[in-house]
Amino acid sequence: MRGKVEQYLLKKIQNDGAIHLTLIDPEETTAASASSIARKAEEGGTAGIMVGGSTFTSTSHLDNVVKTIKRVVKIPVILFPNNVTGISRYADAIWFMSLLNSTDPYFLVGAQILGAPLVKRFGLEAIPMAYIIVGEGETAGVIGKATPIPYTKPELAAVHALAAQYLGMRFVYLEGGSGAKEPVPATMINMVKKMIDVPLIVGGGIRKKEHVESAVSAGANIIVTGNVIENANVKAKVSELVHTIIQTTGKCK
Ligand code: 1GP
Repeated sequence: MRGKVEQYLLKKIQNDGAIHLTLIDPEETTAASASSIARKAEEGGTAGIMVGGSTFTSTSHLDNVVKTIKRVVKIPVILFPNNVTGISRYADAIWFMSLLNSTDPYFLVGAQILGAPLVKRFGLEAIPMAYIIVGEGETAGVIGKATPIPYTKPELAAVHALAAQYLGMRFVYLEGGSGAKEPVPATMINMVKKMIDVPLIVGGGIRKKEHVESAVSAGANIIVTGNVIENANVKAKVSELVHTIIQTTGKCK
């Protein structure tokens, strides 16, 4: 059963070809500043807000952040958890994700078993997603005990993604790591995209128009940005990224 948020994302991807999601890391912000970022990102045309980070945050702070964001935006708020502590009852949905190239079963299925009852109790919409860490992987790679797939081995990313699809995961996320010096290269995005039918999410190190153009032309359906808005005029930056997506998908049609 696909829930409301998933249907919304799929419909938007079908209509627009590709969409933008704004990632807010609760560790890096107060609730007040998170809600201001979210509101400006919505005005800039982002399709949804993801909330999550790679390290530690208290659940009470996460709850405050999500609750405050929910008060000011109409677009969905989707949790992007790195552990069971990343679950908040106030969100609309949760990426129910497995870190496919982790060497630790905890990140493959252990945290999910511990978190599943909470997701049910809170009535959160669970969206199954495969998380694949590539390139240098940054903090997410270290915390998730991943063996990151080198950018020079796109075929390995592609077979991870195909396995994810065959396992029934409905989205695949190629993660270069927050703050990555180089975003996921077009060759890798393209090879993964050709292998799968489910929507492809790409994030990590996307800062410039050219990064967005390259990722969307290569087949990314969802572009996630986090860091780039931290010290920027949020509305203007998000609007620039969203317009670049629209222009690029226009060219690809
Ligand atoms: C991290 O892919 C996201 O999980 C976003 O990365 O912060 O580099 O935009 P950035």
